[in-house]
Amino acid sequence: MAQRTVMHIDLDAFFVSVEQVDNPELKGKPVVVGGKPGSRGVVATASYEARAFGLHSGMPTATAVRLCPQAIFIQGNYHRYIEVSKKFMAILADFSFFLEPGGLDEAYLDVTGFESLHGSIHQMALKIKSRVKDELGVIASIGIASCKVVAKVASDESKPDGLLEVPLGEEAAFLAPLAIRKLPGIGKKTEQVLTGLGIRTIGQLARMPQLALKSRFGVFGEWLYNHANGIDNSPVTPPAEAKSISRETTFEQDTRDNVILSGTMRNLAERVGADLRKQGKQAKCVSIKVRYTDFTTITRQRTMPQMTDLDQTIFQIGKDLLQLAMTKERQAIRLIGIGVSSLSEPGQQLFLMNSTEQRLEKLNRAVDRIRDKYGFSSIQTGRTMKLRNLF
Ligand code: TTP
Ligand code: MG
Repeated sequence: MAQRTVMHIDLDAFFVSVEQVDNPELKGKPVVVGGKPGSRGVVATASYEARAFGLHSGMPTATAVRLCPQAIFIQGNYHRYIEVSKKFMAILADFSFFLEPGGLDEAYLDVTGFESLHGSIHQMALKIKSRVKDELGVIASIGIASCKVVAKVASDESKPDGLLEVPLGEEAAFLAPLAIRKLPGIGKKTEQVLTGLGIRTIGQLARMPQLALKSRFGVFGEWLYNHANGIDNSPVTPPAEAKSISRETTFEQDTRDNVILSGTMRNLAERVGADLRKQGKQAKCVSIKVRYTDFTTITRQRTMPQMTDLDQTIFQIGKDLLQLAMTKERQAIRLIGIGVSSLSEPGQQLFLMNSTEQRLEKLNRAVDRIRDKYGFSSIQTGRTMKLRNLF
């Protein structure tokens, strides 16, 4: 494979940093964005000041309160994070066409051959960091390497406010001393299995016979072996268009209450519909997901006779599917979700709408405009109104 230069850019303490931009009084303080203290929520992210107390993403909020009672807890505003994320990606897109978002606050850029444009790749990274800071008020950490996995580990190691370049040929040596959990893709389970085999560092993993890893983990073992050795041929791939759109939510308390269930379903359907319209798409298929108290999870789906982007239609089908599911299973429900798939551009479908559909289409567009301006919860429909404190 030809020599490449890949950058991984990741924002520091993303959700919290956005909150600190919006409310500078929070700067320099232990701040947590996540579930309400006392709820069964978890920490989404903690500021670096809070991390000093051992707080981290995924930790139950109750534990976080115990470890750092003085922390300021914020429930967060996802709408704002998406807005900042879009601006962040737009800045990156100015630097390279070869952009692969890895999440809201991280992306890979293929910058092979970009030295001449910026003096050096290091200079280019500094320009990205300062544009992000000047225009968004948040801090980006950047890793530079010959492949994606090493660039990602480098950005992570450089934090906070970092810039770390791993020279060509030193990939494996850079990774070797790090703990195995620092390798992307190694979760708690894999870590346990590897620790059981006496493997604690990425270097030890890299020295395992490839065949042994393959027989223990299959294809994943091969992947582990390559990554541990700093080898990753996967290209930086700009995202394909969405094939489906879905939203789901976990209830504070498991429930079979129809008002809560259908109000929540309606709220989720409106969010799915808004996304569809934003992308200029319509859907042919609606599906729901239901998770019960015992974690059994089912999905049900229905294909519609016509394409739609109407919240009302998506909701109606979702509600029907949910009713059917509820007659078959008596358990309380922990999570519900609704999604649409088989997406395409509207084409001539728009002309086939009857007058009720046309009226709803207009209404939804008007609601979208208000929500874009004042936030999603600025408008509630009858069903969701009763639950407005939940959303
Ligand atoms: P990360 O980039 O993993 O974390 P971070 O930006 O908060 O901190 P840093 O990169 O400096 O280590 O995730 C980005 C955002 O995604 C994070 O701000 C909140 C959200 N998130 C969760 O909601 N739950 C999680 O478990 C994680 C890891 C992140
Ligand atoms: Mg981040």
